[in-house]
Amino acid sequence: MKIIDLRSDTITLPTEDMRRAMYEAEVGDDVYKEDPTVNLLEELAARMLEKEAALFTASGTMSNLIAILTYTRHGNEIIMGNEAHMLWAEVGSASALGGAVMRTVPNEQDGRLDLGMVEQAIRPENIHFPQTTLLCLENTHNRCGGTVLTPEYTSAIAELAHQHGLRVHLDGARIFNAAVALDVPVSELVAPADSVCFCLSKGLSAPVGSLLCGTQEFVAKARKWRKMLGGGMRQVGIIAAAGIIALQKMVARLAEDHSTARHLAYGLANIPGITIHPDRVQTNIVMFEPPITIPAPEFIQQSSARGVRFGSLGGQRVRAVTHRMVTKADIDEALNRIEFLVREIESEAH
Ligand code: TLP
Repeated sequence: MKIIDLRSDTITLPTEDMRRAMYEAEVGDDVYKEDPTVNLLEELAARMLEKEAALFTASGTMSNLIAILTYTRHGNEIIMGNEAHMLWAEVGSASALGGAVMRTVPNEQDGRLDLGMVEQAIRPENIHFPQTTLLCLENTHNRCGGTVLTPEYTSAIAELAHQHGLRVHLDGARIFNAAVALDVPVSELVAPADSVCFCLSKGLSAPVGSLLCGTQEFVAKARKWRKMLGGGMRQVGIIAAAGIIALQKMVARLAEDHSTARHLAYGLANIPGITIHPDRVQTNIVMFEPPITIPAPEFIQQSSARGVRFGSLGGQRVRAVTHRMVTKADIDEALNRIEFLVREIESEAH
């Protein structure tokens, strides 16, 4: 039985081109900035995002933490959505290692934060209050179902934050999905943010890595924090080489993942008992709820036993992520298996 793995786009394996590039990569000691392949990747990322500089890091989690360490002091308050990945799935690093207080504002269904609520959450000067220094945004928004923030919205909220003296960090782990979905240059999406990180190891299919981009001054400070965290790697051009291929060859094809995601969503909508809003699917993430007769953990386990793997978002919420390693035909097969499973469950319940 073929396993159709929809847990995450992180499971994508490197392409043949990537493996060749890794084998042939010219390398040096990157702590001395002497790895030509890493230098090339960082220059390429900075150029594509139209930021002054970029830093290659081990992961999205490391990039986000470095941004916090670079911008804030212990005891500062940072504002983010109540569904932010930084809040839910980065082991509390912003507080544990960055010493930051995470103040949340409710995410709208589409991943946005209400401007008025953000403004209210920014602390005025008061002897009792922590200082608010950073606003964190997420595009695409993972827990809101892969939703995109437009350049107009990003400009408006960043302007508000800047007016109050805050910096803006954008967790753009899947920013290229947003750029492809909106059909705008990625640079336009990230222009209002002071710093942005994105991942090579998700839909772009590279095995490892993330880039943290911003001003020269920001990246110089971030480089030192990366060293402190043990993220100063040596001949790391071996993996950066795959990242270069990811940026050069894997961006445009993300549109296929979005189309497969829509195909999945409309297929799930035809299965009685499943709750889903297929019109809300904007990129490669699909969220749905299995029939109430079966708790989500059990549904996920039973789907997995039938060779279809999903992830959990807590409660009754299930997540599917499409990527290069699942085709439309795989989705059809997954839909057949799920329909069969749901029918079985429903008939047992009656
Ligand atoms: N997300 C992963 C897991 O954490 C669940 C996934 O499968 O979606 N920001 C966002 C928006 C992310 O979705 C992720 C990874 C990260 C940051 C962290 O990236 P890594 O996994 O490279 O540390």
